[in-house]
Amino acid sequence: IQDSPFQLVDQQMAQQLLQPRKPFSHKGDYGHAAIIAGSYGMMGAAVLCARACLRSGVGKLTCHVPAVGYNIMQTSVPEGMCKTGSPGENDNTGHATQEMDKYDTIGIGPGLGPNPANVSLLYSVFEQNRRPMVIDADGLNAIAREKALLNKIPLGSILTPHPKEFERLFGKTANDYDRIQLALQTATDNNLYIVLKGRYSFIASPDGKGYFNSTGNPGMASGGTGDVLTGMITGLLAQQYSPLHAAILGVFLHGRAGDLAAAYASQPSLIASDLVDFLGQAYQSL
Ligand code: NPW
Ligand code: AMP
Ligand code: MG
Repeated sequence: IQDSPFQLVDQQMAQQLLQPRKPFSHKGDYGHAAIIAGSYGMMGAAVLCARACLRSGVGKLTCHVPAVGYNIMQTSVPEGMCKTGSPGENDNTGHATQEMDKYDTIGIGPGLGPNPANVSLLYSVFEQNRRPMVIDADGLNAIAREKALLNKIPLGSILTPHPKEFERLFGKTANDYDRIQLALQTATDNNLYIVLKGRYSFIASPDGKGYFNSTGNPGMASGGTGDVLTGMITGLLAQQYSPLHAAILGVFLHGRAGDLAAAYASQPSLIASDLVDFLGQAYQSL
């Protein structure tokens, strides 16, 4: 077992990764993150992602959403700043892409929708900001549509596909074992981290090592829980956790928040917002 390339992410590992807040620190010490998310009918994904990012401990957050989501974000996420695309025909889907380089990290994808313009949005973001970022949901689907984007992703970035998103990106696999092997190979070839989401989420690292998460429950199989994970990992990256540590601590705390929420109420009643609400207790449990 000692020579195995796989490790279990447990309480002890998560505890060791957690960085305490410094007494004389200020918001500038905890990073400025951007969340690029949302479209008409999917502003909930942007709200969940942004709220999770804030609860993870980020110093500052700017939400890039379409004009249609401006009032929604400013009302639902008062702690976050908000930027929109210029008013016009893209009000439902257009995102501001100026000054992307000023952010310590970016989380992109939740709720963008199946808009073909997501491809040029990703090209623009990858060109302007070369720091490791988190790519999820329709951000991943845009890369699946335009495979040339794969080589443009900033090195060390974290991809968080569910099984269908993984299949769209890298093709069908015969079973879970093959999918894990393909994730490891892809992580190594492209210098990326891949979080294969599921019952025991698996983190593939570019050095060929893999990590199985131990927390979480089937109450989390409901809409929006993945959007919460994206916000959490983005927030941890902004706080200068390494990509590997941000991915590991993110999936562990996300699952722990789900376990605490299910214990407080029940698995069937669990909704994605509960994960945000229980994130404080998840941190406390470490
Ligand atoms: P089936 O048919 O259900 O069995 P999509 P999405 C399959 C946003 N959201 N294992 C699934 O299979 C997201 O952020 C917004 C195996 C189906 O075929 C995205 O931007 C919300 N298969 C966008 O919606 C809340 C699995 O994949 C397909 C699987 C689309 O994201 C909801 C569905 O995947 C949502 O988060 C698994 N574990 N999981 C909001 N409130 O604004 C999924 N599949 O087509 O990528 O759709 O994941 O809902
Ligand atoms: P998404 O499909 O993008 O909304 O992501 C779903 C999230 O919920 C991922 O973080 C999964 O790991 C988690 N999740 C879904 N189903 C389960 C399950 N049965 N057990 C544990 N975690 C789950
Ligand atoms: Mg998702």
